[in-house]
Amino acid sequence: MKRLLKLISIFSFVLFFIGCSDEVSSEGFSKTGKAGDLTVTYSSSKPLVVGNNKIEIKVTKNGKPVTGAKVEMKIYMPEMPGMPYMEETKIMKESSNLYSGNINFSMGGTWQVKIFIEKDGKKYKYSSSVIL
Ligand SMILES: [Cu+2]
Repeated sequence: MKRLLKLISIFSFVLFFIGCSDEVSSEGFSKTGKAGDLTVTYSSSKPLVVGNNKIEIKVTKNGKPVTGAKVEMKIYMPEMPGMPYMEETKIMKESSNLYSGNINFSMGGTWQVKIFIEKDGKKYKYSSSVIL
C-alpha cells in the first residue's frame, strides 16, 4: 500500500512537470504540413484561444516563399449534440511573404482546418486540425 502511494505521488509529480513544460513551450502556436508540392505553415505568435487569433500562413515551394497566391483559411466544427455546425472562412492578406488574417474560434474543442491555396491556376489544399 505504501509502495502504491509512493508510485501515485511520483506519477502526479511527473504529470505536474509535463503540464508545466507544456505551458512554457506553448508560447506560440505553429503547425506545418504539405499541400501537394507546397509546404504550408500556419502559426500564431500567441497560443490559440477561444475568440480572435491572428494567424500567419507561410507557403513555400522547395524552400522558397510562394508569393502572389490566393490563400484562404477555413475552420469548421461538425455538428454535435446541442451544438450546430460552425464554420468560418477568411481570405488571408498577403504581406512580406506571409498571408495573415484574424480567425475566430467561437468555442473550445476540436476544429478542422483547411487552407486553400491558388497559384498560377493550380489549386492546393492543406488539411489540419487544432484543439482548443
Ligand atoms: Cu463545438
